[in-house]
Amino acid sequence: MSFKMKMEQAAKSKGSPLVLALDFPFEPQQNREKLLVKAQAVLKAAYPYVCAVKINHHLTLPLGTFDGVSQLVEQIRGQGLLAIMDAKVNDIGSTNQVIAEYYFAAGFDALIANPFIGWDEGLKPLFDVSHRLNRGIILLCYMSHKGAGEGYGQTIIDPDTGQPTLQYLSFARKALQWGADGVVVGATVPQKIAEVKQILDSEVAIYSPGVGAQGGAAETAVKAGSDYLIVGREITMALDPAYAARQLSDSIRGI
Ligand code: BMP
Repeated sequence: MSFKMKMEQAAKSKGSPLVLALDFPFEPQQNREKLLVKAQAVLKAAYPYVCAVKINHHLTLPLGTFDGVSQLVEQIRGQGLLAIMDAKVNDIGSTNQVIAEYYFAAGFDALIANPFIGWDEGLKPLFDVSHRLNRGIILLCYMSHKGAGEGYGQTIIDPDTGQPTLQYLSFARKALQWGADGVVVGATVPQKIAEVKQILDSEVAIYSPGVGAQGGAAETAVKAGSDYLIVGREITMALDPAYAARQLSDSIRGI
């Protein structure tokens, strides 16, 4: 079964399209053990209300991929959730392949990658290894931060048609053509979610970070066409992460 289908099943069985971004602020060296314990506790509290967990450098840097993080990945998968590594893979193909092989060996179900690197000798080796190991690739399409427009929002000349087009719409079309499992479009730009949805329909899922701490609204993003919401600080920094995750999940149920 493809990663895209596994996500659909997990979201259905959990009754939630939330992807927990398991991010925490910097901890000095002596507190690494404490950081792992905190991450495990938040995961345990929030897991009934999410369908997947996204891990970023916030945890791989201090805990190490094959030490602390692989323990978390085991906990994530043991609870019936999918594990996504937000590496934003962004290098030449042979390097991307090694990055992917390590993260997939650590148990991750999918990787996030940057489409600016292009296909030949860039993304293709990454897609090849993910297909070989039956894992998923999610591509950035339009990021959630204010400066995203400088890259993803540029007007470019489409090499196929010779016509001007927007970079993020071109990335959406490429995600479809390349068979990506998902794209990232910020919850902070609901109009762009709707435009990308028009291109992708249900073929490629839309993942939207930026809810809460970055100013995006969960309900607006879902109404615009997001399939999954990626949420970090709103849950991880809450006094009661289980309550925060449940509230958020309830707020979008049935939309
Ligand atoms: P938060 O909900 O705390 O803002 O976290 C969002 C998470 O999603 C972070 O891990 C961030 O690195 C990631 N992210 C994002 O915020 N915007 C993007 O466009 C792409 C991301 O991966």
